[in-house]
Formats: sequence, C-alpha cells, structure tokens
Amino acid sequence: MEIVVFGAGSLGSLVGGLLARNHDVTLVAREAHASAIRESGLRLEGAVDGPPCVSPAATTDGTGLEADLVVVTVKSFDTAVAADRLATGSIEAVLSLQNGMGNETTLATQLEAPVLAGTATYGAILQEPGVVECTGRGEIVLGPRDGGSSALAEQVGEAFLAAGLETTVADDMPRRLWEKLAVNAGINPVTALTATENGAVLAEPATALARAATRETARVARACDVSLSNREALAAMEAVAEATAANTSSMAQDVVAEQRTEIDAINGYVVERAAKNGLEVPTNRTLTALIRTWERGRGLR
Ligand code: KPL
Repeated sequence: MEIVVFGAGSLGSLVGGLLARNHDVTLVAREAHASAIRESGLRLEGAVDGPPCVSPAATTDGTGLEADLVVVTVKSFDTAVAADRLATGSIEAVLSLQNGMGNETTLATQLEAPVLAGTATYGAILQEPGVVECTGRGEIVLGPRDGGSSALAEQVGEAFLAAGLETTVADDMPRRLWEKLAVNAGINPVTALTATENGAVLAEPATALARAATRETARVARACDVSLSNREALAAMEAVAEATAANTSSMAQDVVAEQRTEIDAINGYVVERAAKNGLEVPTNRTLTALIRTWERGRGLR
C-alpha cells in the first residue's frame, strides 16, 4: 500500500516507521524531522521489535499527495488545515488516529474518501529529529467512524497487525471514541498540570480528580446516547494509566514543550456537550479553565 502519515510527531512517526517495513510510506513532518529522515532514515527505539532503522520518504508539504491510505495524526486543532491540504491530492481512504472528538467529522466533511476512526494508547516520544522512542506498547483500535464493519477497516487492521502494532478492528467506534475521551479527560490535564507521568492518576491526591473527570465524561456520553457506564470508563482510564504508568501523556509533553494543547477537543468538548444536555461537569470545567489559562499566559491561544 502507499501510505501517508500526515503529522509525523511522536505517535505518527512510530506508526509510520513500523508500517514502512512493509509499505511505501511518506511522513509529512516538520522541517527538522523531515530533513533528518531524508539524510539518515528514521530510528525506532524502545519497546519495538525488529530492525531499528527504516527509510520512509519525508516531506513538509502536505499538498497534492497520492495515497491508498492517509493516517492523520496531527493535533486536533490542526485537523481542518490537514483536511484542506489533503483535499488537493488523490486519496483512497483516511484513518484518524488522533486525540479528542470531532476529528473524523471534520475530515469527512472536507474529503470524499471514506474516513475510519481510530484510537491509540501507545506511548511515544520524539527524542530528536529522526529518532522516535516507543515508551509503552499500547493498543490501536480502528473501524468505520459510524460503527459497523467494512472491508477497508479489516484491510487497514491487517496492515497494522503485520507491522507489529497491537490492533483491534472494532464495530463500535462511536462508543470507543467516548471511552478514549474519558481516559484522556482523566489522565491528560491532571498529568499536564502536575508535571507527572500517567501512573500519578492511580494514587491520591491526583486520583480523585482524574476519576471525577472520567466519571463526568461517561455521564455526558450517556446523555449523548452512548452506552458507557461510570464503571467501564473508570476501568478503562485505570487500565491505560497502569499500562502506561511511566509514560508522559501527550498534554504533559505539550506543556513541557510550551506548545498549545488539545484541551478544547478533550475536556473542553466534554464541557460543551454537557452544557447542550443541561449537565454540570465541574471537574472538566475547572481543568479546562486551568489549561486554557496556562495557554493564554504563553500566548498560545
Ligand atoms: O492518549 C494518551 C495521551 O497521552 O494523549 C494516553 C492514552 C493518555 C497515553 O499517554
């Protein structure tokens, strides 16, 4: 398959690097990362099996691309721009592997190709341009964005499995996306605000805060007709925090790098949907306000 990974930061570089062992992969990345890959290839470190060096193509220009599959891994606030660029090319299928809600709808509105939804709990860090480290083996779940099954989802799932990525093809992606949102709503802002690793949310005092954010998210999911109990959401959040205990969440990485976070598409989305359904979500509201205040203080919004 000809595969483009659009937004090759940490997760995109890990996924793209592994897929490059069996497929013709192009990474759309920032200038320094793209030129390091063009010069010396991409080095895969940490919890990955197989040869450590791969040679995908790398570019900074996301326009006019041709691909059988585009894996979109940009931050949620860049999805509309990514979709605009992708619309100038020729693409057979798209998979969103992003945090937060609303990404698939943005892509599907602007592109003619079928859009699959996906979630990922792999831990990855871009150590330096041209070097990505897998800091924790997680799972990728993907499937049609409205639920159900499709031959395309099966084909993409097989390619991911063959690349050594733990992958499940699911027929209930709307529910899976809410479950992942509940995981991220609990882990990401709490670890970002306290400069801790994911495992911190398993112990007091952070656990009460993370659990409250996750429970509120499950309640909003149910108000949106998605069957997600508090118990299921909490079990998912705790399982991810345990499996990735030593990892730094993407939002904590953003804060360290003084970059804009995905708060709007995670806790901000929960607050928005709660308001539409007449629900109070005080913990998500507080976490959203704190992260937005931090972003404003650094001129990031
Ligand atoms: O998705 C993640 C993130 O960091 O954004 C988790 C699952 C919390 C893994 O770190």
